[in-house]
Amino acid sequence: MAVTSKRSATRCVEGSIPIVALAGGVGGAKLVQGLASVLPAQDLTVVVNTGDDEVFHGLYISPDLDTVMYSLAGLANRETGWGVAGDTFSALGMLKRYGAVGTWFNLGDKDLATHLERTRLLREGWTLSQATAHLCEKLGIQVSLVPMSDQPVRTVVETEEGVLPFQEYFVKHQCRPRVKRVRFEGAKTARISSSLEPAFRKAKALVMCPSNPIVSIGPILAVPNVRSRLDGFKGLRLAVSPIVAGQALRGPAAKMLQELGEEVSCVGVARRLREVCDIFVIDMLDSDRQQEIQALGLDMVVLDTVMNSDEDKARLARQILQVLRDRLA
Ligand code: FO1
Repeated sequence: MAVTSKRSATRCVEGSIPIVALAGGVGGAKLVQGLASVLPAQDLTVVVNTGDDEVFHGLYISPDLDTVMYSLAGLANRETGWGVAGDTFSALGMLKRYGAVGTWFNLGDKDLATHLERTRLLREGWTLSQATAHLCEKLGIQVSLVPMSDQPVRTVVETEEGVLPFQEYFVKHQCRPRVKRVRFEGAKTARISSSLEPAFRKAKALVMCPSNPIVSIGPILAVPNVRSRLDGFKGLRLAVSPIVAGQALRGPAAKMLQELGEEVSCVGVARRLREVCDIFVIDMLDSDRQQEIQALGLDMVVLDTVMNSDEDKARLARQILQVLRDRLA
Protein backbone atom coordinates (compact mmCIF):
# COMPACT_ATOMS: atom_id res chain seq x y z
CA MET A 1 0.00 0.00 0.00
CA ALA A 2 2.74 2.41 1.04
CA VAL A 3 4.72 1.46 -2.09
CA THR A 4 1.74 2.18 -4.39
CA SER A 5 1.15 5.65 -3.00
CA LYS A 6 4.86 6.49 -3.19
CA ARG A 7 5.05 5.43 -6.85
CA SER A 8 1.98 7.41 -7.85
CA ALA A 9 3.38 10.42 -6.03
CA THR A 10 6.50 10.38 -8.20
CA ARG A 11 4.46 10.02 -11.40
CA CYS A 12 1.91 12.75 -10.76
CA VAL A 13 2.80 15.74 -8.65
CA GLU A 14 -0.31 17.54 -7.43
CA GLY A 15 -1.09 20.56 -9.61
CA SER A 16 1.46 19.62 -12.23
CA ILE A 17 0.65 19.52 -15.95
CA PRO A 18 2.69 17.64 -18.56
CA ILE A 19 4.03 20.34 -20.85
CA VAL A 20 5.90 20.54 -24.14
CA ALA A 21 7.66 23.91 -24.42
CA LEU A 22 9.01 25.37 -27.67
CA ALA A 23 12.06 27.56 -27.25
CA GLY A 24 14.79 29.38 -29.12
CA GLY A 25 17.57 31.46 -27.60
CA VAL A 26 17.93 33.57 -24.48
CA GLY A 27 14.29 34.66 -23.88
CA GLY A 28 13.07 31.12 -24.37
CA ALA A 29 15.74 29.73 -22.06
CA LYS A 30 14.59 32.03 -19.25
CA LEU A 31 11.03 30.70 -19.25
CA VAL A 32 12.28 27.13 -19.67
CA GLN A 33 14.35 27.66 -16.53
CA GLY A 34 11.27 28.96 -14.72
CA LEU A 35 9.14 26.01 -15.87
CA ALA A 36 11.87 23.57 -14.84
CA SER A 37 11.91 25.11 -11.37
CA VAL A 38 8.18 24.58 -10.79
CA LEU A 39 7.42 21.34 -12.67
CA PRO A 40 8.60 17.82 -11.92
CA ALA A 41 11.25 16.94 -14.52
CA GLN A 42 9.13 14.19 -16.08
CA ASP A 43 6.44 16.75 -16.93
CA LEU A 44 8.62 19.06 -19.02
CA THR A 45 9.97 18.43 -22.51
CA VAL A 46 11.61 21.29 -24.37
CA VAL A 47 11.69 21.38 -28.17
CA VAL A 48 14.58 23.59 -29.23
CA ASN A 49 15.25 25.46 -32.48
CA THR A 50 18.20 24.11 -34.48
CA GLY A 51 17.91 26.50 -37.42
CA ASP A 52 20.82 28.51 -35.92
CA ASP A 53 23.16 25.49 -35.96
CA GLU A 54 26.46 25.93 -37.73
CA VAL A 55 29.84 24.28 -38.20
CA PHE A 56 32.89 26.25 -37.03
CA HIS A 57 36.43 24.79 -37.02
CA GLY A 58 34.92 21.43 -38.01
CA LEU A 59 32.75 21.39 -34.88
CA TYR A 60 28.97 21.14 -34.78
CA ILE A 61 27.60 24.11 -32.81
CA SER A 62 23.96 24.20 -31.73
CA PRO A 63 23.62 27.63 -30.06
CA ASP A 64 20.01 27.44 -28.91
CA LEU A 65 20.33 23.90 -27.55
CA ASP A 66 23.44 25.05 -25.67
CA THR A 67 21.83 28.23 -24.36
CA VAL A 68 18.93 26.22 -22.89
CA MET A 69 21.26 23.45 -21.69
CA TYR A 70 23.67 25.81 -19.93
CA SER A 71 20.74 27.71 -18.38
CA LEU A 72 19.26 24.52 -16.94
CA ALA A 73 22.67 23.39 -15.71
CA GLY A 74 23.27 26.73 -13.96
CA LEU A 75 26.28 27.35 -16.21
CA ALA A 76 24.94 30.13 -18.44
CA ASN A 77 26.72 33.41 -18.87
CA ARG A 78 24.09 35.83 -17.57
CA GLU A 79 25.64 38.88 -19.23
CA THR A 80 25.77 37.61 -22.79
CA GLY A 81 22.95 35.09 -22.45
CA TRP A 82 24.99 32.58 -24.47
CA GLY A 83 28.11 30.57 -23.64
CA VAL A 84 29.45 29.45 -20.27
CA ALA A 85 29.82 31.82 -17.30
CA GLY A 86 33.42 32.80 -16.63
CA ASP A 87 34.68 31.11 -19.80
CA THR A 88 38.06 32.02 -21.26
CA PHE A 89 38.94 32.36 -24.94
CA SER A 90 42.52 31.01 -25.18
CA ALA A 91 41.78 28.50 -27.95
CA LEU A 92 40.01 31.18 -29.97
CA GLY A 93 43.03 33.49 -29.53
CA MET A 94 45.30 30.76 -30.88
CA LEU A 95 42.94 30.10 -33.80
CA LYS A 96 43.13 33.83 -34.59
CA ARG A 97 46.95 33.62 -34.61
CA TYR A 98 46.69 30.83 -37.14
CA GLY A 99 44.44 33.02 -39.27
CA ALA A 100 41.62 30.47 -39.03
CA VAL A 101 38.29 31.33 -40.62
CA GLY A 102 35.14 31.95 -38.54
CA THR A 103 36.92 33.42 -35.50
CA TRP A 104 34.30 36.19 -35.35
CA PHE A 105 32.11 33.58 -33.66
CA ASN A 106 33.25 33.65 -30.04
CA LEU A 107 33.70 30.11 -28.81
CA GLY A 108 34.93 29.90 -25.24
CA ASP A 109 37.28 27.18 -23.99
CA LYS A 110 34.69 25.37 -21.85
CA ASP A 111 32.06 25.84 -24.55
CA LEU A 112 34.47 24.23 -27.03
CA ALA A 113 34.46 21.06 -24.93
CA THR A 114 30.69 20.78 -25.51
CA HIS A 115 31.15 21.11 -29.27
CA LEU A 116 34.09 18.69 -29.34
CA GLU A 117 32.13 16.02 -27.49
CA ARG A 118 28.89 16.59 -29.46
CA THR A 119 30.81 16.42 -32.75
CA ARG A 120 32.55 13.20 -31.67
CA LEU A 121 29.21 11.60 -30.82
CA LEU A 122 27.64 12.71 -34.12
CA ARG A 123 30.63 11.31 -36.03
CA GLU A 124 30.12 7.99 -34.21
CA GLY A 125 26.58 7.89 -35.57
CA TRP A 126 24.57 9.26 -32.65
CA THR A 127 21.61 11.44 -33.57
CA LEU A 128 21.54 15.05 -32.38
CA SER A 129 18.72 14.06 -29.99
CA GLN A 130 20.85 11.26 -28.51
CA ALA A 131 23.94 13.46 -28.24
CA THR A 132 21.87 16.20 -26.56
CA ALA A 133 20.35 13.76 -24.07
CA HIS A 134 23.84 12.49 -23.23
CA LEU A 135 25.34 15.95 -22.68
CA CYS A 136 22.33 16.95 -20.57
CA GLU A 137 22.61 13.83 -18.44
CA LYS A 138 26.30 14.52 -17.81
CA LEU A 139 25.41 18.08 -16.71
CA GLY A 140 22.78 16.73 -14.32
CA ILE A 141 19.78 18.05 -16.27
CA GLN A 142 16.67 15.99 -15.69
CA VAL A 143 14.28 17.84 -17.97
CA SER A 144 14.13 16.46 -21.56
CA LEU A 145 15.80 18.78 -24.03
CA VAL A 146 15.21 17.74 -27.64
CA PRO A 147 16.21 19.35 -30.95
CA MET A 148 13.19 20.02 -33.16
CA SER A 149 14.60 17.55 -35.70
CA ASP A 150 17.58 15.29 -36.17
CA GLN A 151 17.82 16.36 -39.80
CA PRO A 152 19.59 19.61 -40.67
CA VAL A 153 17.44 22.73 -40.98
CA ARG A 154 19.31 25.95 -41.65
CA THR A 155 17.93 29.44 -41.21
CA VAL A 156 19.00 31.68 -44.07
CA VAL A 157 18.42 35.42 -44.01
CA GLU A 158 17.94 37.17 -47.35
CA THR A 159 19.07 40.74 -46.83
CA GLU A 160 19.67 43.84 -48.93
CA GLU A 161 23.39 43.00 -48.60
CA GLY A 162 23.04 39.42 -49.79
CA VAL A 163 21.98 36.01 -48.58
CA LEU A 164 23.45 35.23 -45.15
CA PRO A 165 23.52 32.04 -43.06
CA PHE A 166 21.90 32.90 -39.73
CA GLN A 167 25.08 33.22 -37.62
CA GLU A 168 26.69 35.48 -40.22
CA TYR A 169 23.61 37.71 -40.10
CA PHE A 170 23.35 37.59 -36.30
CA VAL A 171 26.94 37.66 -35.06
CA LYS A 172 29.23 38.72 -37.92
CA HIS A 173 26.92 41.46 -39.22
CA GLN A 174 25.27 42.16 -35.83
CA CYS A 175 21.78 41.98 -37.48
CA ARG A 176 22.54 45.23 -39.35
CA PRO A 177 21.56 44.28 -42.93
CA ARG A 178 17.94 44.95 -43.79
CA VAL A 179 15.97 41.72 -43.96
CA LYS A 180 13.93 40.92 -47.07
CA ARG A 181 12.99 37.31 -46.35
CA VAL A 182 13.85 34.47 -43.99
CA ARG A 183 13.82 30.86 -45.13
CA PHE A 184 14.51 27.54 -43.47
CA GLU A 185 16.55 25.27 -45.73
CA GLY A 186 15.85 21.59 -45.26
CA ALA A 187 12.73 22.17 -43.16
CA LYS A 188 10.30 20.63 -45.66
CA THR A 189 12.05 17.25 -45.60
CA ALA A 190 13.03 17.28 -41.92
CA ARG A 191 11.04 15.14 -39.50
CA ILE A 192 10.20 15.58 -35.87
CA SER A 193 12.73 13.94 -33.55
CA SER A 194 11.27 10.53 -32.64
CA SER A 195 12.06 11.12 -28.98
CA LEU A 196 9.41 13.88 -28.99
CA GLU A 197 6.51 11.58 -29.88
CA PRO A 198 5.79 10.29 -26.34
CA ALA A 199 6.01 13.81 -24.92
CA PHE A 200 3.47 15.13 -27.44
CA ARG A 201 1.15 12.20 -26.64
CA LYS A 202 1.38 12.85 -22.89
CA ALA A 203 1.30 16.67 -22.90
CA LYS A 204 -1.79 18.54 -21.78
CA ALA A 205 -0.34 21.91 -22.75
CA LEU A 206 2.09 23.43 -25.23
CA VAL A 207 3.96 26.56 -24.20
CA MET A 208 5.61 28.73 -26.83
CA CYS A 209 8.27 30.61 -24.88
CA PRO A 210 8.97 34.32 -25.52
CA SER A 211 11.46 33.60 -28.29
CA ASN A 212 11.86 35.41 -31.61
CA PRO A 213 8.73 34.40 -33.59
CA ILE A 214 10.59 34.60 -36.92
CA VAL A 215 13.94 32.90 -36.35
CA SER A 216 13.40 30.88 -33.14
CA ILE A 217 9.79 29.64 -33.19
CA GLY A 218 9.61 30.03 -37.01
CA PRO A 219 12.02 27.18 -37.86
CA ILE A 220 10.26 24.82 -35.44
CA LEU A 221 6.89 25.53 -37.08
CA ALA A 222 8.48 25.14 -40.54
CA VAL A 223 9.07 21.40 -40.00
CA PRO A 224 5.80 20.01 -41.41
CA ASN A 225 5.32 17.14 -39.02
CA VAL A 226 6.19 19.28 -36.01
CA ARG A 227 3.61 21.76 -37.25
CA SER A 228 1.03 18.99 -37.67
CA ARG A 229 1.56 17.97 -34.01
CA LEU A 230 0.73 21.55 -33.05
CA ASP A 231 -2.25 21.78 -35.41
CA GLY A 232 -3.72 18.52 -34.11
CA PHE A 233 -2.81 19.08 -30.46
CA LYS A 234 -5.70 18.16 -28.18
CA GLY A 235 -4.63 20.15 -25.12
CA LEU A 236 -4.07 23.89 -24.65
CA ARG A 237 -1.56 25.86 -26.70
CA LEU A 238 -0.24 28.98 -24.98
CA ALA A 239 2.24 31.53 -26.38
CA VAL A 240 4.06 34.33 -24.55
CA SER A 241 4.78 37.50 -26.52
CA PRO A 242 8.51 38.34 -26.81
CA ILE A 243 7.56 41.89 -27.78
CA VAL A 244 6.72 44.20 -24.87
CA ALA A 245 5.63 47.81 -25.41
CA GLY A 246 6.69 47.62 -29.06
CA GLN A 247 10.20 46.42 -28.28
CA ALA A 248 11.99 43.09 -28.19
CA LEU A 249 13.35 42.48 -24.71
CA ARG A 250 16.41 41.08 -26.44
CA GLY A 251 17.67 40.38 -29.93
CA PRO A 252 16.50 41.44 -33.39
CA ALA A 253 12.82 40.39 -33.27
CA ALA A 254 11.47 43.96 -33.43
CA LYS A 255 13.81 45.01 -36.24
CA MET A 256 13.04 41.87 -38.24
CA LEU A 257 9.25 42.21 -37.83
CA GLN A 258 9.46 45.83 -38.96
CA GLU A 259 11.62 45.04 -41.99
CA LEU A 260 9.29 42.22 -43.00
CA GLY A 261 6.38 44.68 -42.94
CA GLU A 262 4.68 43.30 -39.83
CA GLU A 263 3.44 45.23 -36.84
CA VAL A 264 6.09 45.50 -34.10
CA SER A 265 3.88 44.74 -31.14
CA CYS A 266 2.36 41.87 -29.20
CA VAL A 267 -0.53 42.08 -31.70
CA GLY A 268 1.91 41.55 -34.60
CA VAL A 269 3.28 38.44 -32.84
CA ALA A 270 -0.24 37.19 -32.09
CA ARG A 271 -1.13 37.51 -35.79
CA ARG A 272 1.88 35.33 -36.64
CA LEU A 273 1.10 32.66 -34.05
CA ARG A 274 -2.71 32.71 -33.99
CA GLU A 275 -3.08 29.49 -36.01
CA VAL A 276 -1.01 27.46 -33.56
CA CYS A 277 -2.11 29.03 -30.31
CA ASP A 278 -5.24 29.24 -28.14
CA ILE A 279 -4.05 31.45 -25.27
CA PHE A 280 -1.83 34.48 -25.84
CA VAL A 281 0.04 36.03 -22.93
CA ILE A 282 0.90 39.72 -23.17
CA ASP A 283 2.75 41.97 -20.77
CA MET A 284 1.10 44.41 -18.37
CA LEU A 285 2.61 47.27 -20.38
CA ASP A 286 0.49 46.12 -23.34
CA SER A 287 -2.80 45.80 -21.47
CA ASP A 288 -4.35 48.38 -23.83
CA ARG A 289 -4.01 45.84 -26.69
CA GLN A 290 -6.32 43.23 -25.09
CA GLN A 291 -9.26 43.76 -27.41
CA GLU A 292 -7.13 43.50 -30.55
CA ILE A 293 -5.75 40.15 -29.37
CA GLN A 294 -9.23 38.90 -28.54
CA ALA A 295 -10.46 40.07 -31.95
CA LEU A 296 -8.01 37.55 -33.45
CA GLY A 297 -10.02 34.83 -31.72
CA LEU A 298 -7.45 34.23 -28.99
CA ASP A 299 -7.97 33.79 -25.29
CA MET A 300 -5.80 36.52 -23.79
CA VAL A 301 -3.99 36.83 -20.46
CA VAL A 302 -2.06 39.83 -19.09
CA LEU A 303 0.96 38.98 -16.91
CA ASP A 304 4.25 40.53 -15.88
CA THR A 305 6.37 38.75 -18.52
CA VAL A 306 9.70 40.52 -17.95
CA MET A 307 12.20 38.08 -16.39
CA ASN A 308 15.18 39.79 -14.77
CA SER A 309 15.84 37.27 -12.01
CA ASP A 310 15.36 33.59 -11.17
CA GLU A 311 12.39 34.64 -9.00
CA ASP A 312 10.80 36.35 -12.02
CA LYS A 313 11.29 33.20 -14.12
CA ALA A 314 9.67 30.97 -11.48
CA ARG A 315 6.85 33.47 -10.86
CA LEU A 316 5.94 33.70 -14.55
CA ALA A 317 6.10 29.90 -14.88
CA ARG A 318 3.79 29.49 -11.84
CA GLN A 319 1.34 32.03 -13.25
CA ILE A 320 1.31 30.27 -16.64
CA LEU A 321 0.66 26.94 -14.90
CA GLN A 322 -2.23 28.52 -13.03
CA VAL A 323 -3.70 29.89 -16.29
CA LEU A 324 -3.47 26.40 -17.82
CA ARG A 325 -4.89 24.68 -14.72
CA ASP A 326 -7.86 27.08 -14.60
CA ARG A 327 -8.72 26.37 -18.24
CA LEU A 328 -8.12 22.61 -18.02
CA ALA A 329 -10.28 22.29 -14.89
N1 FO1 B 1 26.12 35.46 -30.10
C1 FO1 B 1 26.75 36.62 -30.34
O1 FO1 B 1 26.09 37.65 -30.45
N2 FO1 B 1 28.12 36.66 -30.52
C2 FO1 B 1 28.91 35.55 -30.42
O2 FO1 B 1 30.12 35.62 -30.61
C3 FO1 B 1 28.25 34.31 -30.11
C4 FO1 B 1 28.98 33.14 -29.91
C5 FO1 B 1 28.28 31.98 -29.51
C6 FO1 B 1 29.00 30.81 -29.23
C7 FO1 B 1 28.34 29.67 -28.85
C8 FO1 B 1 26.95 29.67 -28.74
O3 FO1 B 1 26.30 28.55 -28.38
C9 FO1 B 1 26.22 30.81 -29.00
C10 FO1 B 1 26.87 31.98 -29.40
N3 FO1 B 1 26.17 33.15 -29.66
C11 FO1 B 1 26.82 34.30 -29.95
C12 FO1 B 1 24.71 33.16 -29.62
C13 FO1 B 1 24.15 32.65 -30.95
O4 FO1 B 1 24.48 33.46 -32.01
C14 FO1 B 1 22.61 32.40 -30.95
O5 FO1 B 1 22.28 31.83 -32.17
C15 FO1 B 1 21.78 33.63 -30.76
O6 FO1 B 1 21.79 33.90 -29.40
C16 FO1 B 1 20.32 33.43 -31.25
O7 FO1 B 1 19.63 32.52 -30.46
